[in-house]
Amino acid sequence: MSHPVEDDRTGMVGATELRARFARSLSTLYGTEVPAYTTLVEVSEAVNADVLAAMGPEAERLGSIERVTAERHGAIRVGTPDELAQVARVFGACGMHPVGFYDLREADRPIPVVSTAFRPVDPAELAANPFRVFTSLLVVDDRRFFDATTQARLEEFLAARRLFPDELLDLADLAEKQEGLSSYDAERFIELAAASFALSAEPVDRAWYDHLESISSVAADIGGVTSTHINHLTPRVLDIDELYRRMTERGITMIDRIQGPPRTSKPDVLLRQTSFRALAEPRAFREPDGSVVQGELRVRFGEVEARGVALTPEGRALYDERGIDAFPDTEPELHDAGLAYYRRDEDGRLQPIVYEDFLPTSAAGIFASNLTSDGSVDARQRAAARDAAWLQDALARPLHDPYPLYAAQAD
Ligand code: OOG
Ligand code: NI
Repeated sequence: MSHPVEDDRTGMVGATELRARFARSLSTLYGTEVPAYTTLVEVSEAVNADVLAAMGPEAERLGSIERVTAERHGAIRVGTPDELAQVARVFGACGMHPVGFYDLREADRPIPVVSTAFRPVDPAELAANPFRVFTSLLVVDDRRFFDATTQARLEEFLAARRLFPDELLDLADLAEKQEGLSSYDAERFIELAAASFALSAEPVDRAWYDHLESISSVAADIGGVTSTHINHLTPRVLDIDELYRRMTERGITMIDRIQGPPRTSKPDVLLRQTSFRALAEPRAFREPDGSVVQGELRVRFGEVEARGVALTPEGRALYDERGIDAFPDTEPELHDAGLAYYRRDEDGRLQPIVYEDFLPTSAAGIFASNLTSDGSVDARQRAAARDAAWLQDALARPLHDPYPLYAAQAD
């Protein structure tokens, strides 16, 4: 399926095309930065071709092969509510809206962030290009992680940096206002947007980075550097167990398990993910004596995912309490028990509604697999209050609840 590059009537590049181009530019950028990502994409495409050949049309029930081949999710991390509101404008121009609230501070290995996912919400937009970005915001005032001095230093450090140039933000606002950009502006927008997520050559202040890292690697990755970057870019695969096997065969050490529901003969539900740690990357450091030296940081990784049917609140509660074993064996049973979302096609057959979001437990596992230190948490200290309403305020735009979005697609 091909999409018009420009709207014929207006000559404008619309949000759908901007999103597809944005995903492609980030993919090119990340491939040059993390070569193992390119291997992962190649292996994913090979697995998908094999699944399609073996299963035929059945393989496309959870999305066309065109959608799945182009499908990526990115992960980024920002430091302040202002930075979050800015990134929301850039994603907004690409038709990506914040959906869901995730509190990773509640995980077994707590991470000092709250998160949302920017993604298309309309079924046709999801089918055209479902690019989504898991976006985390550091909670600098959570005393369990940061003492008052560290909080003050973090706030000062973060207030002094600019992640996104004004030109980019202006173009983003213009794109939303006039529902697209001229070809010229579109090109400039994509160039500036992708560049904002490139790894920076700016030297990292060693002492400050190390101080944050002793508290949380994620805090150091966010608040210890003057820019943001893609943490990972994740392709979608139709058989994640086979992918895991082929990557391992190529000598790439994967994390020890696949996150999410284990493989069963039951219908695929929700999301399964696995990852490998990328190699250490060369980064410049400024030492306490002022000298700049080459060092390395290992903060990024490769991740891959397989998606199944979206569960209803009842299905999700069952999954969270009792796991996949408690689920029925067939799609009609899942549907009739009200556990998962389906729609009926013209022939009356059940078609699954794809799960488009993330899982907090898997996200926490993905974060944890990527940590270089255990960090330190003082559970006796005061937590900072954060919830969906707070996040919506910070975003300065509506935060969608995923369930009504799925319900609207089902019947
Ligand atoms: C985000 C981790 C969560 C996922 O796929 O669950 C995530 C991060 O590492 O910044 O990307
Ligand atoms: Ni991810």
